[in-house]
Amino acid sequence: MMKGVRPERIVATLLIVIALLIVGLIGVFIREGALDVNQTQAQTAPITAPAVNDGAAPAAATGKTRNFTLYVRSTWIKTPDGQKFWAFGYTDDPKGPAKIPGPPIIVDQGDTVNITLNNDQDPTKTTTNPEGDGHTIHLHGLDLPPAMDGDPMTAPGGHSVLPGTKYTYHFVAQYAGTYWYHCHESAAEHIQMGMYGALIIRPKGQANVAYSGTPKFDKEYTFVLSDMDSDMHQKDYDALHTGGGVDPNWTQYKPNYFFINGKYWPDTMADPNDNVNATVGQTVLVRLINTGYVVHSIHTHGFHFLVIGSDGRKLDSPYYKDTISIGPAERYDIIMKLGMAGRFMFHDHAEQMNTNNGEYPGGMLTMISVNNPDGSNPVPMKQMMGG
Ligand SMILES: [Cu+2]
Repeated sequence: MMKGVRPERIVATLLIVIALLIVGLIGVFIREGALDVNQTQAQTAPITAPAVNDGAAPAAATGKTRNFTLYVRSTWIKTPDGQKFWAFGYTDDPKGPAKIPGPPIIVDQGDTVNITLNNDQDPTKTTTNPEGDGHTIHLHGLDLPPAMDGDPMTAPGGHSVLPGTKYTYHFVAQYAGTYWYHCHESAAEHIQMGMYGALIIRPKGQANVAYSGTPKFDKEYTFVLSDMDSDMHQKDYDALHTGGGVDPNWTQYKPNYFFINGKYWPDTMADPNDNVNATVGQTVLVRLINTGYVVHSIHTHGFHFLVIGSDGRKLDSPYYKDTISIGPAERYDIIMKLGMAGRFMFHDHAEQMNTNNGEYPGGMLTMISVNNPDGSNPVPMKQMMGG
């Protein structure tokens, strides 16, 4: 015992220390309790506490660099009644016509990506528009700084990639998911004319899933949805080529053709990328991208689908649907297990969009073909195609 310190003071000090310890422990209990409550709320009301997405921490670079070059070319869109309408869009083949949609850009999370827009032959540079419009690449959903964002109003110099010039857009792929790219120069005109394509970021180091922790798929499809007002295309061609036309008023947009990957029914059945074809029991992922100007109401016959992602992010709470509205620029990642053999419609339920200029069936319509293990199908293809 130290000299001069009275025993009652030591007892008092000890009591204070014990009291502080008790208060501290109670505080810890209260905090733990509060956390429990929050966790319970988070489970029942996910809106209040969104979970961190897979890609929230910037993906470590894979060390891979992916280089792409896109050119702009014109083309003609042929319709079933024998008409053809001028269009222009991106291509990775400088010797070929525009590809509509543009070439899919598919990279892995963590890749360093360079996309060069080489505007060597601008199809908008015509005798009636001698300067040409120029073009850009807006990487929709990637949240990039202005110099990489492809908006001519905020780009370096305040203009697009002018005829005869090139520009490289650069990013490191961070969040796995479904995105798209499009021109932002005179966007109402240029996107409608065909300047759009899919951009997909695959999760790092994981095969056959759209996101970390979502169900494995056996097959994967990307359906780029779009719509076309053929009269606007004709007006645009006239304005750029005959000099006698006037620019379309885009508020008068009234689409009469509707596409999946640039195809309308029945051409959606010609290319295996444009219709689902699987064996009974398989699981398929479909990435839906609306690059058009109107809402599409996508419906699957035969199977509900699980919505696992949207707009380049995994959903905290996946949900089942058989019909989903997809607005302009939206993306949904849907997955379905095909548990019965047969053929089933996959189509826009705004039924006027299942036509080619009013003729049913047509437009935004394709099929899910689920075959028996021996490859047979209870619904003959010939019957389905009206043969
Ligand atoms: Cu453009």
